[in-house]
Amino acid sequence: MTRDYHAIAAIVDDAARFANAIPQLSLNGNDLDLQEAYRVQAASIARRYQRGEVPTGIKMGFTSRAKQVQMGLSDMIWGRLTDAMRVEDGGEIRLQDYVHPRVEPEIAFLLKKPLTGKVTVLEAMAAVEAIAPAIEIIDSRYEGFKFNLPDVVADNTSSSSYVVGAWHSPTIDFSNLGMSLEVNGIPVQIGSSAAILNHPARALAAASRLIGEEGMSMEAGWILMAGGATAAHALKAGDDVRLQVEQMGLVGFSVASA
Ligand code: 0L1
Ligand code: MG
Repeated sequence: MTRDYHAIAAIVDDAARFANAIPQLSLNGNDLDLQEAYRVQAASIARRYQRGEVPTGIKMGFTSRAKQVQMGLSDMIWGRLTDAMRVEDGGEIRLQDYVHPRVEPEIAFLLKKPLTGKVTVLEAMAAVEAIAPAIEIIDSRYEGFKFNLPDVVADNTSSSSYVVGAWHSPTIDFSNLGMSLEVNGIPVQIGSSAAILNHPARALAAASRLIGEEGMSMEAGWILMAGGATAAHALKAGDDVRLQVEQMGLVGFSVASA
């Protein structure tokens, strides 16, 4: 079947840009396979580049059991980050810029060298300049936050915004660090970096392999978001969100009051 990937990309891109919920593509005549979904994702990000956004990294999705269980999907997926998605540590977001945002506790990697293809965890870590506590703000554009795997991939794996805390040496042992996600001073999700594929560095190696299969590379200066260590938590107006990661400190942001 011949599909107009650019037309489908315009649907998901406009939904993200104008914070409008849309029906699932798969329920609306666009039952894509996974390869087609990544083509739509690439075309929707190309529209962002045309508007002046620049690539800043890659995000992994469904790298923890908690996320797989929450969304009922078990295959690892990836999406693209741009500069317009970055929220400063301590910054503020507005609920009206999102459809139904949720937050996830993550670990971020900063690359000092390009990385692509099948690599060992040690080879992947040799490309890392620093690691940091990070929060991803995901926002599926689909009504009810419901999707199948191609739907969510086409929707850039629900990427919306990301917040990165202070960078740390990658030589610390970050395989099993306690992570506490707090909203208005109350812990809402507690987990460990070990929930991310038993070691977050495995998410980096997996990202390298998966984007390599698409003929892409992560570049020096890019960020890799390793994926949510726990289930995601829904945001509301006035929330103050903080993630505390053992040995790495705090990262956070707030949601403007309505
Ligand atoms: O970090 C993650 O596992 C994000 C998955 C993105 C898909 C979603 O849950 O909306
Ligand atoms: Mg995530």
